[in-house]
Amino acid sequence: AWNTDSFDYNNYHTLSDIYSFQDMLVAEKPNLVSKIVIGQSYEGRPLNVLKFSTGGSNRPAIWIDCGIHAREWVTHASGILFAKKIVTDYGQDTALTAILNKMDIFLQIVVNPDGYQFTHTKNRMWRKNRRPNPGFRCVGVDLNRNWNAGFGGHGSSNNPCKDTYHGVKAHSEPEVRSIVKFVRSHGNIKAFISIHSYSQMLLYPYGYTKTLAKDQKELDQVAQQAVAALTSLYGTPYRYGSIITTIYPSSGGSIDWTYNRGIKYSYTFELRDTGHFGFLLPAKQIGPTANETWLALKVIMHYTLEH
Ligand code: ING
Ligand code: ZN
Repeated sequence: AWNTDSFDYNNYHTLSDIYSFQDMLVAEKPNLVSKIVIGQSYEGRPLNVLKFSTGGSNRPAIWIDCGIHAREWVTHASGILFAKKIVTDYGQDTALTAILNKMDIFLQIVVNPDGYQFTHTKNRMWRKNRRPNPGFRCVGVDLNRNWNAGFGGHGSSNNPCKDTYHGVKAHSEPEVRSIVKFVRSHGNIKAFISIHSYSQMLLYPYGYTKTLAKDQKELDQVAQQAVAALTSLYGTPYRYGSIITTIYPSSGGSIDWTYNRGIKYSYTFELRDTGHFGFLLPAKQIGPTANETWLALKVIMHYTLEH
């Protein structure tokens, strides 16, 4: 595609196509979207973040990331559609316009570019990054077990050959460290939303402990409203609740770290489906998945704006 109108949104794309898409979007709408490079992956690829902003300086912000796990292809594909939707709907959609008149949105479509590339060339089911583990034949760290929140606890593995290997220490991985550094230096992020697949769930902290988040009541109410909006479009059933009670115990996850840092509206989505196709979700479900998820994202973002 030569521009973002002719881009094929109903198919999965290579990493280089996603990089081109991001550059085209910035070139077409430079007053609304810019590209920030927050760091480099282990293999040296740029870690790109799209910034959607209508002005101001260091406005309160929403963070959305996709593709922390390489094989979760519908998350990258949905992220592309969210980006396009933001530029087409600004000035048209009341809620989004209100959000962007006061807040910035940061969107990282590919948190784990090395892993994503590997799923296209070598192993479609790869999850982790591609850092070699010294002294072991197995490669990769689970980037959603590497954060400093219950690091090394239940639901993570100290075995480099496992898919949930947490790494040698918290924030050891460049892909994680780049986001940590960005979040710390920004200092004004109000909502942090990390997108995974699959399971059809909307999750909030915690994953590493059964202790309730101090805002659990509010987080649960917002989740309920977000899920209601999502389900209203096509009837897709979603469950919601804390990570540990709704999906499984899991330590060192990103949203537990952001929540403990004071980012109250920290959520994780698990997009379609519930396991029939799993990670191999047919491309014709990309559009519907992104459309329904976008409604839930708008609920969370708009609630954040008003609180
Ligand atoms: N699910 C997430 C995982 O990393 C999760 C579930 C969410 C864990 C938030 C911790 C924090 O295992 C998938 N599909 O990867
Ligand atoms: Zn995942």
